[in-house]
Amino acid sequence: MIHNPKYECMSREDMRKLQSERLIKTVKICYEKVPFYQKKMDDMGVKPEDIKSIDDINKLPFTTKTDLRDEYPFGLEAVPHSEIRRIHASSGTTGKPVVATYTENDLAMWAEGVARVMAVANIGPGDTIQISYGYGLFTGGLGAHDGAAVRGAIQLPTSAGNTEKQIMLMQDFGATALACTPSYAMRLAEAIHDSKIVSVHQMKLRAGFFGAEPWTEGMRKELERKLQIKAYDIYGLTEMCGPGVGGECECQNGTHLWEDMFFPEIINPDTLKPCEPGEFGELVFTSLCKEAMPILRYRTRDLTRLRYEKCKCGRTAVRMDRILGRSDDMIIIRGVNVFPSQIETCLTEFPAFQPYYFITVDRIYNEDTFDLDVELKSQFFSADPQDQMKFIKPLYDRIVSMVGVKPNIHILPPYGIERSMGKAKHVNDKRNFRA
Ligand code: DLL
Repeated sequence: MIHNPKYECMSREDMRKLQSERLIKTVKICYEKVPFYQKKMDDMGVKPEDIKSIDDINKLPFTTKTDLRDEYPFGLEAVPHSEIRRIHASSGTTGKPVVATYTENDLAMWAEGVARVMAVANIGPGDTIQISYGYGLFTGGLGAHDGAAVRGAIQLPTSAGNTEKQIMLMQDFGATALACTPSYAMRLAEAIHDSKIVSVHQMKLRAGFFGAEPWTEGMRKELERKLQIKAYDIYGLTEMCGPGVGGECECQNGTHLWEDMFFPEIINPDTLKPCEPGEFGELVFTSLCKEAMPILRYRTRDLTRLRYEKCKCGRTAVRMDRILGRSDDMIIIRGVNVFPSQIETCLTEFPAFQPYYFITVDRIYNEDTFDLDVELKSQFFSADPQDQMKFIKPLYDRIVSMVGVKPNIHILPPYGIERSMGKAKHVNDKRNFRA
């Protein structure tokens, strides 16, 4: 079902009108209340009066993660601190985290975004949503929690980890939906299949809301088969609110973005100019109704493309293709751009392989090395290199044809690759430490 048809199915013309009104208001607030934006706009010679409609968006400055770090912790706040009701932060790998603050209205808007995603699976009273995203500063746990509350569903806040207990509760409490990262969903699916106590056939699970990291169509099929559910993508980022910037509908043909709240653009990351409709590039968001921390043209680094045709589900909200990866996740091996998600795509094409992998890149004698650890499903595993070759060869050929670089493939024994409870880490680029 559609949670909020007024906004999810608005005509393009009305949406542009609404976006224009909201942008004009947002820009005025940014200029008047946030010295950071006033300076950026002054430096570019732009005044709030120059923004007359959404078509003027490219007159505005970009905001980057570095800007957010420089303004740590509350430099971008546009309301008195007494109006803040919650603080979240995304764990940066280095330095200070990126902080997000929320007013009462911001929390309500965020919960609505998540509720719209959960509504696609008719989640409502009587449904139990097991929330296995981490609770805490990470937005996944509490974001999914508040969205489930708006839908009137029962929130089961298990957080991430303690896998055996999670699957016991999933069965005993009759969870009907699961919200976690796709890699943790895979870990849970694996634990259910290995378990002698619980069985997927005794469970009531029917839907999964998976996001916070890139995942592939192959992974979706695997999760749907193993967990006997329909698996939906949920997208978001701390800088906009957290999960619920958009989500997939029942057609599973692109992730709808809630354009009444977040205005999306696709730009060429090198020229910073807008891409043609349908062209791949970097996703940029401007918040249209955030109060505590409005953000202009935030460069997400996520690479994707947008499609504006109306969806069969009736929603008009723009659809985004699966995120190929973040531009900062891309590794350049022997001069070729490689996205870890491409390896997942290749692996999931072979039924004998698990969708787990780990890439190690190094530079030895001035040449890049590309090592790929993979796992076979236990029924296919053999320690004999001769037996392994019959699995390695087709995978090797597929990776060379898709990615264009020759990997050194190593088959590890079952569970040889570390399982993740949150966002999985897939790469160790040792060249970074050799510079
Ligand atoms: O990951 C918010 C979230 C929580 C989204 C739970 C969905 C579910 P951050 O930690 O700030 O916030 O990371 C945001 O994660 O820019 C993408 O690179 C990636 N990401 C999030 N959702 C998806 C998705 C949360 N569905 C960053 N597909 C984003 C691919 C995703 N990548």
